[in-house]
Amino acid sequence: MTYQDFFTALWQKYTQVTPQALSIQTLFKEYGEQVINDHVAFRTFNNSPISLEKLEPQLIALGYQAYGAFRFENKHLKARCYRHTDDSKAPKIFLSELLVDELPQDCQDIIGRYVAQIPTDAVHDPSIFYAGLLWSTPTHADYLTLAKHSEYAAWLTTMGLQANHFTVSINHLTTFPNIAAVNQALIDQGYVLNDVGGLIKGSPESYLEQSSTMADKIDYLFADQQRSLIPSCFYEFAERHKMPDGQIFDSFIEGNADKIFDSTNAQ
Ligand code: OOG
Ligand code: NI
Repeated sequence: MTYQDFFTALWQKYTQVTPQALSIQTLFKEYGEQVINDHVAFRTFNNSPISLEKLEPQLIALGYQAYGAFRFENKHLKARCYRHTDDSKAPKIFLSELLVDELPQDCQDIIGRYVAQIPTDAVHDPSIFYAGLLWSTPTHADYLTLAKHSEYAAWLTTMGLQANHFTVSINHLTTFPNIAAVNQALIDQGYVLNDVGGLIKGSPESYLEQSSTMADKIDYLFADQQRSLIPSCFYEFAERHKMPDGQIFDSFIEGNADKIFDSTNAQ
């Protein structure tokens, strides 16, 4: 699979549960913009057949290489970022995993029951990254227990493996001078942005500024026949700045990412 085909399939799956991404992309196109993706992100469970370590070879197969590692103590996560080795225009990839063994025992037991349903050989090609649920639909009771301790765990159990967000590269926009102008256009259109720690995460001094919508909500039918509106996926916007050496910063920042994760919080 070429990385272009990979992103086409990934976008298809993502927009099915994230209609705002399509309508925001249409908005940019009405401004005459060509929308280029800065990066996409995935979430997964450690100690499972789809752990970061087991997924990574599929990114390598697409031509990617890891170039950064991150740790989020409070959210019990670790992550790595990947860039394409020979096409600088390919979106970067941010892959995080939940350190399940750091959660309370009741959450570990719940996750253990779902993860046990994943075939041990589930990962054999890049399409695993848009496979969705690899376990039975969770119960609402399990969802609520997980959400108390980890919004990430609750999200992943209901949504499975898929792009959690795509990210518009503000650097490639021509009619928006900066991230503040992008945010204002979105607010004017009625989109709800993540304001954890302020609308803009990061600063020019840290070479990366980011903002994101709050995730769309989907009407989810849980295994116990309970229905509820729950967060699906969101859209992100990133403006990168030049470092003193003249190069554009191309990695990620823990302090920013920590807040971007909250874009799928239920409240
Ligand atoms: C990833 C959050 C981090 C970024 O750009 O820093 C991130 C997630 O929500 O899964 O995307
Ligand atoms: Ni992101």
